[in-house]
Amino acid sequence: MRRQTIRRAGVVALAMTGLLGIGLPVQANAEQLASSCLSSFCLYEHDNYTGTEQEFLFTSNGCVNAGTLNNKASSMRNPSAGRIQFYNSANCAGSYGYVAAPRSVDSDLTNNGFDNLTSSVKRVNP
Ligand SMILES: [Ca+2]
Ligand SMILES: [Ca+2]
Repeated sequence: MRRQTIRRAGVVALAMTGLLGIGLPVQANAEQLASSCLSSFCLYEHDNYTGTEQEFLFTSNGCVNAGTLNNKASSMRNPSAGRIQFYNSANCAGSYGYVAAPRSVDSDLTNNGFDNLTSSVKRVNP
């Protein structure tokens, strides 16, 4: 009787030395990464979330005046689950001129006709 032992010692390693053309441009978004605006709502003095940042900590629906960024806000972040209405007047008087959808951002309010106008914001349910 003959015992046959088959040893499979050689594992063929396929060396993939293909040239992967990874040359995608890397956009530096330092301002975004450094932002503390994670769960509330933030206004920014300039476009692209730059300049003075003002964070609004809404604990319930309601109106808050823009404060130091009165008539200065040029971009916004709304990571919250609420809708944010923008008013040209203080105390959310009159009708709102712009609405931020829940979990939305806008790097430039100019194309919404609301650059440097915001005087108060109100959070409402979506
Ligand atoms: Ca501005
Ligand atoms: Ca205003």
